[in-house]
Amino acid sequence: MTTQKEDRLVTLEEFIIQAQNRFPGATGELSQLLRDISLAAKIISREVNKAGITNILGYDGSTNIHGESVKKLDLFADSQLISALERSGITCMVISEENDGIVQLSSSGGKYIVYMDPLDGSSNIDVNVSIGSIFSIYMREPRFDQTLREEDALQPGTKQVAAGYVLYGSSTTLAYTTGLNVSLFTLDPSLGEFILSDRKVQIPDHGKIYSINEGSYNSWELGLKKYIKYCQEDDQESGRPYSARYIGSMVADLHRTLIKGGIFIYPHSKRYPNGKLRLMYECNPLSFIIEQAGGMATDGHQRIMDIEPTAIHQQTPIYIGSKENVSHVMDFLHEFAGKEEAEVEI
Ligand code: AHM
Ligand code: MG
Repeated sequence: MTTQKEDRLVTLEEFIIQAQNRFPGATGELSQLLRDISLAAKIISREVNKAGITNILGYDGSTNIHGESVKKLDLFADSQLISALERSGITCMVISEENDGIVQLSSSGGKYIVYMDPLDGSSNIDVNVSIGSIFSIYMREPRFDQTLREEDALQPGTKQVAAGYVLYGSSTTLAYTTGLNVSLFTLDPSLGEFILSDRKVQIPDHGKIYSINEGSYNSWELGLKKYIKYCQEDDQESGRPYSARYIGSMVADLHRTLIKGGIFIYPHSKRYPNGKLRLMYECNPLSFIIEQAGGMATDGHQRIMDIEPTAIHQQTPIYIGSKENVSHVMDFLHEFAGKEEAEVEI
């Protein structure tokens, strides 16, 4: 039976304050940081929705540090998030996919470090397919010397104090965790507020969807090829073949995986020997979310959040999703490690 209280709409603002009140010593700074990000997300969402009619679509002519073409909306999202974080003065530096080095904010004494991918999946912008923003928050380690250095930001994912994403889809959804469950909010455009839609999202332990760019099949390791063939085999008892779904926007593919279960994979390949996706602002925050929802994320050898980073823009392979699916693909990777295709029938 639902109570009157549960029926009432809870805004993100209200939810954050309630959560903060449960910790008597809390300074409210992390809450402020989450509110800043949600404000920028509303502005980006508005712009994404009207992009087609305002001529903001398309390339701005430059390339980012990874040599990829930069789209106008990427730059817009980047500057909105940075200025939202600058405003409250509690973040000392930002590391963004769109900026080569660290971005030092005027509040250089601020205690938080924020990683972000301001607009992930940007190749989907022009075709009206879902895209997203990702964020990951760390505390700056206290030091006597106050100068900001890139090394301050090189912390493993286990040290994240909060992380989340915003999905600009058929509706705008925000998911975040501070290490106590995952909460999900939906933007009500008529109210201009994110409304709580689930306070404790749980990913199914097993799912029947696999998500990978199969165009790269020929350059995968043998264990992965065998796993994908396993997913495609007919077996009524275990519900195979599984369905293939691949949007090409990590946030959208991960959001579906969170809700429906299954696995998302971006492996290493001949083209991307270290994987394509970025550890610090794509893989760690989404791994934090998935783990908090009861799922699993690895690079094929170790837990993503245990990786000791050596560079702010480093890449990693990723296998992420429902516990059983991720454990299963790991079994395949181990079983066929070092074996050549010629030795084994696929
Ligand atoms: P981006 O940050 O430049 O948008 O690239 C990251 C995106 C992910 O959202 C997505 O999972 C992946 O690239 C898709 O890559 P591919 O086209 O190689 O399958
Ligand atoms: Mg990205």
